Formats: sequence, structure tokens, C-alpha cells
Amino acid sequence: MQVYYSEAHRRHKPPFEIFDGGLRVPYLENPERMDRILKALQKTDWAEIAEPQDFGLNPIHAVHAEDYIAFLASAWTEWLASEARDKSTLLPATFALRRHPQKPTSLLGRAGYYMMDLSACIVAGTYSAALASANCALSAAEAVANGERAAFALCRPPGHHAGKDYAGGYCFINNAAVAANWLSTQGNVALLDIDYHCGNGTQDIFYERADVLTISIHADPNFEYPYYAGHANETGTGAGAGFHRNFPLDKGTDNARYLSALEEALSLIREFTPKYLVVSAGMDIYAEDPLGTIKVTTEGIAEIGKRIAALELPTAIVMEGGYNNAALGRNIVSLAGEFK
Ligand code: OKP
Ligand code: ZN
Repeated sequence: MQVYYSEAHRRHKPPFEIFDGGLRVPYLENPERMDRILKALQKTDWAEIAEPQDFGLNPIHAVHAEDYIAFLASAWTEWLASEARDKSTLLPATFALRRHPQKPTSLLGRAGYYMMDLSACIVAGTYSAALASANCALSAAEAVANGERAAFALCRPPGHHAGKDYAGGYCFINNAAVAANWLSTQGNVALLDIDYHCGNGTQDIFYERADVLTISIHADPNFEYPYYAGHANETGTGAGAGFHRNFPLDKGTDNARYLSALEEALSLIREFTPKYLVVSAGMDIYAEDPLGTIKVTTEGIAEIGKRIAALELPTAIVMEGGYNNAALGRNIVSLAGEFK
């Protein structure tokens, strides 16, 4: 299986993020995550690590607003030129409710407009890492479009919280959405998000579309981030009515309960008869994840992989979250190994 990976992620290394209550903690979405996964994949006899192709900005602009991508491109240089006292990472402290139509022109105004929280920290290497990450997803999409059974995009930063014109939850460019949109020119696409957190960005991007079925299985937003999306009654609108589904789960959900939600999701995908499948693969459903409350084991993750693979669809697997670095390698090998 082709595994698309770029070293560009390494320079996206924010020094900290801000947790609820103002707690400053080391950035959880760190470069070591990739090292752990790479090391485990290199030990298998089926993973072929390859550099992504450069697809340029067109497939990214097909999903994201140009003014938002321009903000990501220039934010760091503008930040260094600003009057801020601590320039270690661009992080606004005021956020737009977007109840008024005007877009701000100042850097901090735009930062608060284009960010949903205090975890999408921008540093020197963020934009180039985000572009390379999207290129990994696009390369995996192209591989399956060219007849591969599956391909794995080792994306960092992740993408599923990023919407058309906003960053959040460690995400800047929605890699899986860019890949799914690129594939959608060739046929219907199903995008299944198994990250522990609701893929709110993906949900928003495809909410009015019937050609991309989006399904997210995640911790209930009644208690978990991102709080403002992911309820079961959010099912799409306009032409997209019925083409989005959420499966909110309780704290402590075990393998059996997870797998029964997955079966419901898989039967919706079967009914939709897509040409391609994109999987947003977050490993924070793992029982020992520092951000998670769901109790899926490594064996459970293998079973999830097996059941998704049983759809027998050409599948682009796109890396999302997962913060137990010690377990990330074996969890990804367990999932992706079912598609080899
Ligand atoms: C990104 B992905 C915890 C705050 C959590 C952001 C979480 C982003 C998760 N106190 N902040 O979906 O794995
Ligand atoms: Zn997550």
C-alpha cells in the first residue's frame, strides 16, 4: 500500500496550546506523532512510503475560500512584523461570532475571524505543512482513482475541523474534504470520519451536497469538543438533505457499542453505492488517548478496519487525530493493515 508522507510537517511545531481555563500546555498535535507511525509502518512488509505530488492550489480553492487560504499564507510574516510582545505563535484572544457581514482587515481581526478556538496555532512552518498535508491526501485520492485498492495519507496537520473559511482543532486545510471533493468529479464519494471528535469542518463543507455522503462517529457534542456540531439531528440541508449523518457516542463506549454504531454507518454507505470511500482516520477513539473518553482497544481498531474494508470500495485513508504517541504506530498498522 502506498503511504504518502512529507517531512514538511516538522516545521509546524507550535510551542503550546491553550486548554479550557487558560491552561498553557505543550502542543499535543506534535511532530513525534508522525515518527511513531512511520516507524511502525516501516516494520511492515506492505507499506511503501512515498513523497506526495504537488497538486497546486486549485483543488484546495475548490473547497476553501481564497481569502482564508491567503490569510494562512501570510499570517506568520504579518505576525512577525506586528507589535505583539510574545510572537512565539499567532493566537488571537478574540473570536468572531460572524453575526455581522464585514471581514476585518487587521491581522488579529482576521485571526479571530478565521479561527474557531485556541488550538489552531500558526507558526513559521504551518502553511507549508498544511499544503504538504493536503497533497498527501490528494496523492492517496489519485492512487485509488488510478485503481489502487487503498492508499494511506499520513497527514499532519490534520484537517477535519477546518471548514471552508476557518481553522480549528489543530486543523487548517481539510485534507479529507479536499481529497473527497477531488474524487467527486469522477463519481459519488462517501466520507466516513472515525476520529473521536466530530468532523465539523467536513460536515459544513458538504452539508448542502448530495454527491458526497458524510458520516461522522464521535463523542457526543453535548459533552465534548467541538460542541457546536455533531448532533444526530444534523442531517444536511437543501440538495444535501439526508446526505450527512452523525453518530454521537457516550463516554466509555466500548468495542461492541462502537462497532454497532459503525455497522449502522456502513449500511448507509452501502445503500449510497459510492464509487470511492475516504476515511478520516483519527486514533483518539483508543482507550488510552489523553483527549478521548471512548474505550476502543487496538483489537477494536483492527475490527473497525476489517469492517470498513469489507465495503470493498477504493479507499483513501486520511490521518486525523490520535494523541497517545506510544500507541499510534500499532493502532494505525492495525487499521490500515486490513486494507493491504
Ligand atoms: C483534533 B482532532 C481539551 C481541548 C481540546 C482541541 C481538540 C482538537 C482535536 N481541553 N482542544 O479531532 O483529533
Ligand atoms: Zn480528534
